Amino acid sequence: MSKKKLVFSGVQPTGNLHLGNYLGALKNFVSLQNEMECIYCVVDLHAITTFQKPDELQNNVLETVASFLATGLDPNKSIIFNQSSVSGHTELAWILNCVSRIGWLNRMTQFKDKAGSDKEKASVGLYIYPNLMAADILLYKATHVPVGADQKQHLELSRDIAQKFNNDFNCKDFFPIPEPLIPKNVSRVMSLRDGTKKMSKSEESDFSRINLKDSADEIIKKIKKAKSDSEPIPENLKNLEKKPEALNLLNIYSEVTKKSLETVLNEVSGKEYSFLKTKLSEILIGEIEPIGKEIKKLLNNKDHLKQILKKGREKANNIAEENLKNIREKVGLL
Ligand code: AQP
Repeated sequence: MSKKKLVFSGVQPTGNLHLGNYLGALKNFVSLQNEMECIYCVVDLHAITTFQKPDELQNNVLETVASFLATGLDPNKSIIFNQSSVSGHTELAWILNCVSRIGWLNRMTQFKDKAGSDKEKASVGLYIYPNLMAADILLYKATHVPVGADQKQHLELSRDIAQKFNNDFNCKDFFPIPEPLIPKNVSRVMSLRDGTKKMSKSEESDFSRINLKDSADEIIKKIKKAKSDSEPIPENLKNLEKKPEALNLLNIYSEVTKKSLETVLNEVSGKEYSFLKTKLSEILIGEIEPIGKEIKKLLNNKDHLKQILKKGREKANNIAEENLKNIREKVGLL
């Protein structure tokens, strides 16, 4: 088995990227590109598992690439491309649909959340989405997958599928069993309106999230309106357990300032939440505003973004085709 470390991860072009995508995934992507070979994919085929307006989808793909670059991804170090441009993703997804088990998919909590109460009306694509995710990763024989905690269950399924393929086709170690790389502190950034729900692009209220393109004024307004608590900030973590919104604000502050939660609590305990919110707005403006400005600048040259995707597609496709040849052979396809 090749011992080469290879990182793969994807982001759906389903709208504005937000602080959760940034702290949960993109920041990690950037630091990994200096350590390992990295492939980062705009997963447009995942996006269409729920209806996307075609012209909006195209724009969102380019905006996601702009966000990748603005947060520090370098196309000379990392392969950046869009999923639908490499047909191996769907070919391998089909093969893996035949390896994966219905019982496994039935356990996926994200399908239950996204399909809502009327599952009969959800697309078949939404249901088998985790098999496509497994194909994305295994197509490149990726060994490491940086994701937010919300993707942990899907990644475990990818590991089960890789294992079953290796067993079924008697090819021990053919697919590496991919390791999740989940940030320790803020693996799940929560909504600013409801601390029990993750921050998400598809949440209706824009006040639930900080978008990477938000202006300083918008950041200040959203943090000011963020749900917190009428009592002063408690002194210890135990007392924060029943205050998910407050804990979320403290976690974000701790992550962006790179201070431990305990240190942050020492700084702010006993104070009103408005004190924390002012400090949090300041550090978020420092971190997010330059990224937003860069995204807007990059979007002025869409041809440049398309060129990056084209070059990335060629590199990704070469790896994919080579691996697919061996995969077809293992399965017995002529
Ligand atoms: N709230 C979050 N906290 C930490 N990490 C997060 N990620 C997403 N939300 C959070 C991570 O960002 C990466 C890209 O996610 P995605 O856009 O491909 O899909 P998603 O997880 O479904 O994100 P959204 O924002 O909730 O999109 P919609 O609303 O379209 O479904 C992943 O690594 C994810 O873990």
